[in-house]
Amino acid sequence: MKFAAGLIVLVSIARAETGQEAWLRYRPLRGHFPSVVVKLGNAPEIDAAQREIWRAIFGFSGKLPGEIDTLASDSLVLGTTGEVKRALPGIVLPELRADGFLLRQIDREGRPSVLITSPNGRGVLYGAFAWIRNVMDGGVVPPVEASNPAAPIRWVNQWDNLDGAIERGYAGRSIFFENNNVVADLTRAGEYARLLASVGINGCTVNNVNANPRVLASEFLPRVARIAEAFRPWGVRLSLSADFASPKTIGGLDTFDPLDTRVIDWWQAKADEIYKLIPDFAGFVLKADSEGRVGPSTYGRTHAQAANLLAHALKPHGGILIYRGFVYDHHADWRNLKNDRARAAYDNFQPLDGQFAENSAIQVKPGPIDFQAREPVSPLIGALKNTNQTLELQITQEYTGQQRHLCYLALMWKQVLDFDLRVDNGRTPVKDLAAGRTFRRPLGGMVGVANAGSDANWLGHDLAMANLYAFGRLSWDPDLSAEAIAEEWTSQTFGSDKRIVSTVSGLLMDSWPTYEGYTGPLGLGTLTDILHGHYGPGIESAERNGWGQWIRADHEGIGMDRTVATGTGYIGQYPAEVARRYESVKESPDELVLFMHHLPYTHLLHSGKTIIQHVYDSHYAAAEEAQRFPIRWRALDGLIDPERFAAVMKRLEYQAGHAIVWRDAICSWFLRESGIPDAQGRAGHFPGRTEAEAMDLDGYAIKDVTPWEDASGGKAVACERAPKSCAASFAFQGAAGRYDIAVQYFDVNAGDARFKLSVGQQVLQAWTANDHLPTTALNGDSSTRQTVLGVKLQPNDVIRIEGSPDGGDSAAIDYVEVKESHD
Ligand code: GCV
Repeated sequence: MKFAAGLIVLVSIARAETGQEAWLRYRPLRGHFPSVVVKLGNAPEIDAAQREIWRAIFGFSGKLPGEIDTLASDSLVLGTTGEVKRALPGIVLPELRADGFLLRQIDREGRPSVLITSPNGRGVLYGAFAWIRNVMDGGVVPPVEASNPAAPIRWVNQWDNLDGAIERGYAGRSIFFENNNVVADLTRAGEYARLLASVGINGCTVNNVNANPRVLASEFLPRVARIAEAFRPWGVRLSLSADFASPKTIGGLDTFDPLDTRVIDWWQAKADEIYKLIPDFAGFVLKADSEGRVGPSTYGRTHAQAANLLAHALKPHGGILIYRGFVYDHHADWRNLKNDRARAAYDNFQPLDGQFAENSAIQVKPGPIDFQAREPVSPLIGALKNTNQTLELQITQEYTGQQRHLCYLALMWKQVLDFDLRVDNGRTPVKDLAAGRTFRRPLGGMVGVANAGSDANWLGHDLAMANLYAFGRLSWDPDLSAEAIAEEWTSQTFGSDKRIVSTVSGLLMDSWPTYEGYTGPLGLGTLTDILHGHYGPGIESAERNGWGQWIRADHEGIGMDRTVATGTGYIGQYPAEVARRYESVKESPDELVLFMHHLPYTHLLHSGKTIIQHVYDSHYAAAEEAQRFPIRWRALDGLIDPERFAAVMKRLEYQAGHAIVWRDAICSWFLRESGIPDAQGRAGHFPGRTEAEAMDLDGYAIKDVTPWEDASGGKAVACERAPKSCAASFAFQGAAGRYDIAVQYFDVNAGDARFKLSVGQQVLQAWTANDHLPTTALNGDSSTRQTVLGVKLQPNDVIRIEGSPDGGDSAAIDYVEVKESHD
């Protein structure tokens, strides 16, 4: 019997709690674990499965199981169904699809053993991870479980550029590329593939859909092949985003017309070349005729002709082509009330249904606009009856807080997956349509834009990893509930103590409604600044430009009229039953009513509130809820490791402050636009707040902030006399008592300004504004809050902030708020 040498080192290195282990955190558990691992056969994924089981059992028990290749008692048996049938003649196994697996308890010499089998090596690996998951969830002896994936395509896309930056990545640099090359050390790429495999993901597109053509150059492909090698043991197939003009840009042709035989030959030769280097290459992803990318329209050809060009080249090798359905005109005329970006995906692709090759699929975003905090389901999903599709979900939180805000997206995804589009008046939930089940398509599935990066914990926020995990689990089984996933993720990531599970999963479950609550209401989209960082509030950035995210607001009302009767006709793209519901204001659900209709601020919602009062109430309630997130997290002090406790606490405290920025921006803007006051008197009134521009200023100059709603009173003060510091001060006018003092300042990404808050001669807090928020301007992206709790104040105490500018950071201040302390 051999032993799994080397694992002790491996496991002990992994002990530092950086979040790197994610949910594969194998810590001591009570119970009996198999004493040997029996490996039947030699597929690389089965080898990986065996190593994983060793690693897990060593972590759980401190003991290394032995390794043998014949069946024995008290063992864990890994092998394909073919090998298992040879070793156990007469055994009856259920029908399993590719990648599906069976976990079964078998009796060997009177002692139970565990059998993990699948038709293919990758499925055995998935079975091994499922067994580990079962163990970590409590039961050492697995219940009999046969599990098949919902669909064959379960991929992630990474939007990594060859220079190492990641488009819409919020967790450091690329783990694949740097300096226009593939990184020398691909250990982390392998670790990423392991994480992906553990939740059933079988493909990864490693470069940005806004593709650099160089990725397909002959000199570059051998480098990319190294990434495929790192992925291979984990059954993750590499795919590449292609640039449609490649035959011209890197191929030396004078055309990229999809019908030109030289172009056809070029793609065929390119595919052949790739498969020589990467025999298990998964295929291409293509973004064409979208957001400035070239496409078939250059030659008057269709999307189907473009897709089929690449699909045919891949076909002899078993590869697939995924064509992005995210095609729209970003120079649309906003003056034309009939124009509507939401119509674009359907208008572009529905007429081509049936013309796409069988080894291709259209990758459709869940909503018709672009990953907003809430959108209706894209009508294109119900319109592809003779074309394969995959549902594109965004794990990276581009419009949902960029991993600085906690926003567990599984809840939103579940609403999409379970939504019944009523195609042909029958039950047709999105999960069945996307998987290809409804119309018996050969391909289908889900693709998640993950954008994991070089940050130790992969996504920047330890809790954001619940989204990556949930994506994988849902792509395997879309019937799982968001809550069950949150609980299993928590118990694996932080521990199965009931207090931990209920606190963390409770926070996760409350986070998306809270985020939506303080950002864009009633289906208006996130209302973030769409022209810049897609992060903080920027309401009117959506209006009067070609991007088409219009909300059509004026003093009377707000919302896009998308009805067939009087609007853009978008609603007519839905199957009849759904269209009927959305066409009627009365039947439209509150949460989407302003996506479908233009309505006065005084319109009464189903909730019984007017639109305007709903906006005020939901924003105050959600910002209040966000204040409670760090307090709820505090319950885990001492129950989880101090490193992740502190890292998450920091993000939740930041989020609590930024939720107030959002609340105030949205409420102030709606108040000004509608002229209708908040029935509860909150909007526009800020008790305890002193505007910086109203303080005694020493060196600070008053500045207008753009957009105005991103700063209290529309103004801030900035210190522009570096290297000298500036100061802003005021005399406290309240009664003696204990107060919390919040300083709202701007942390721009252009230097590390320093601040000092004092009362009289006493310095309460000093801090450096050194976060990396996505702007160099004073606005809602950079507005940040620093709070000091429980400060004793007397009437006329002087509260003073000293700001020391640095580089382009002018130590700008918005206001100070003093509130009675409940700490
Ligand atoms: C990769 C949005 C994002 C872009 C992204 C695009 C897409 O517009 O802001 O960064 O480009 O979607 O999905 O292609």
